[in-house]
Amino acid sequence: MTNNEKLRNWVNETAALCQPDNIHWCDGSQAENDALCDVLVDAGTFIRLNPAKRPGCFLAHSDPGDVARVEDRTFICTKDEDDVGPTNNWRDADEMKSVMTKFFDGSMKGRTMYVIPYSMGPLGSEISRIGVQISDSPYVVVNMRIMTRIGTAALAVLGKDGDFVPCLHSIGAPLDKGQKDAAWPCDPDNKYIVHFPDEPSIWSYGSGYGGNALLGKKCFSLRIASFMARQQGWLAEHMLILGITPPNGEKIYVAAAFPSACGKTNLAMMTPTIPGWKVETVGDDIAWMKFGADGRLYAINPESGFFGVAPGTSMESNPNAMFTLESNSIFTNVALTPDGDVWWEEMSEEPPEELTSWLGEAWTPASPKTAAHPNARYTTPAAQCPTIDADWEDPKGVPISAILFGGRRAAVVPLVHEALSWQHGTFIGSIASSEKTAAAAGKVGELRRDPMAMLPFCGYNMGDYFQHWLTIGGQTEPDKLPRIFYVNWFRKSADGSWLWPGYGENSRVLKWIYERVSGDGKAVETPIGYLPTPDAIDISGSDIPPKNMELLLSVNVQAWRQEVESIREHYRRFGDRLPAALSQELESLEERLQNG
Ligand code: SAT
Ligand code: MN
Repeated sequence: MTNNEKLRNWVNETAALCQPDNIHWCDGSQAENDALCDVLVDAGTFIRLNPAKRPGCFLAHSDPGDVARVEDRTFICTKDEDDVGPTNNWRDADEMKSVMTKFFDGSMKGRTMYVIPYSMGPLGSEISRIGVQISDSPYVVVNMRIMTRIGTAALAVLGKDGDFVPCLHSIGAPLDKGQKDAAWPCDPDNKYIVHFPDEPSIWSYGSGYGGNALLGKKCFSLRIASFMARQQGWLAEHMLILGITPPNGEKIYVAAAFPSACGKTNLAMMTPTIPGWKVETVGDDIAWMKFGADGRLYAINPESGFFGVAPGTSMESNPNAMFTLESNSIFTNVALTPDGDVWWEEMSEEPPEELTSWLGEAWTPASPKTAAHPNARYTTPAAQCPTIDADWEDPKGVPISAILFGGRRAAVVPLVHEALSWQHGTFIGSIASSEKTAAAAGKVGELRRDPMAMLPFCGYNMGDYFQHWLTIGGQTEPDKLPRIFYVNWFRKSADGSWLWPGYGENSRVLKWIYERVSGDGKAVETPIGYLPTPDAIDISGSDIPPKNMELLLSVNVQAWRQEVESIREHYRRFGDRLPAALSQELESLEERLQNG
């Protein structure tokens, strides 16, 4: 319990509204976690994995109607629609409050209401923030315990007068007396992921999955935090954070924004193929960045775990993730092996002979469906990652030297280019684009503009967000700002094969970025920005064909002119909220393309 009056009042009010059978204040202890895992096993939500294979690990299979974030059911609620802009679903705050209040009325009947105090960011860091999630899902509690710092320690930071973001969550499945529970209770037809940035508070109803339900993640650390960050002069971004150390050289830190399921986790934990280079992991999904006293931007990872995409993860693609997952992890929507372990597509070259699929069906390699859902996930403690950076929990954060933007583009966008300035970097971030993945409901493969990889996560008008980036760039001396780059690991040749091997070979691009930051990377100025000179990317010892490098590092002026048209259309959405500096950047690009 707590002597924080705001929290006590909110818990009492919520209990009166949701009418749970019990209230449980989470202390975050191992004993509490073990007891909740037992509850989940008894309920059929969890399967305990073979302790000889995966000690402390559990598998959950969700309802097939509850498998990913639901962007069309995600709302930002304010008084004025213009404040949330064209990229968000807006609802009037008062109206939505009353809609949600009806859904929550009695929504926890027959269940326990868990109170989960948590810190996003190292406990007590000036950059960290406290949230309290109320949830009727024990699955959420044990996931939150991995993803954030929950329990007594977070309550202690909150103290008597501290402030917190109230995050109310219900799976929306009240139980009548004697009613049998589902293994994955939810309300798939009535999902609402609702944000009230002015309060701020979060109300999430109907889903138990990922970012819909672990409210510290996208809801707080991105949508609400981006709103706070704008008011308070910092940045809350959808970025991994990693450290790069060259042989006998000094470490620098890089933050990188890619849309969901575009390889952030793989990049954050990569094993460089260039001898002697080291990559270390601070975070794989979210960065909160603030200016330090020295005028540089410092970043923390607000999370303490990884909620990564399982399919595609293997000893080949990401050995460090595989090592992290050996124990104390939760797997959701992957397949079960007969000996009580997990499997997913591409985990091994040869699939096992028989499995139980994520749908709970018997599965063999001849089955027409995949064994794991394409958005199947693992929840695993960051501290277990072999490449975790020594300073990953440093309360003052790590200084950022470079920011990368990127996405999946089969054509047009080169392997890497560098912005001409912070303003031009804001421009290239604002036009970031990617082919859609399975991380959100919708059509996979469709091209969409995803500015700074924040399209589903910016909690206010994207035009104002662009302006905030420009403003941040004016708040310190230019040479103290991170340099901005755009990368694209996903270029394909005309016959559809990959031009770039990706994964550990991406270290070759990181090496060039390192060299640019430290002053000796070679580049040519092109209409779209600085590109590496033909020999500047070190491909020694690799089997990357030099002719691929030519394609990867070329700027197709014709294709970029068409790109300008599509950027213009993208920008039109923002109307008069689009900063003039960005339309000027677009005009300058067009001029450079005309002359080039
Ligand atoms: O489900 S989450 O939103 O947490 C994962 C993602 O889309 O990146
Ligand atoms: Mn993400």
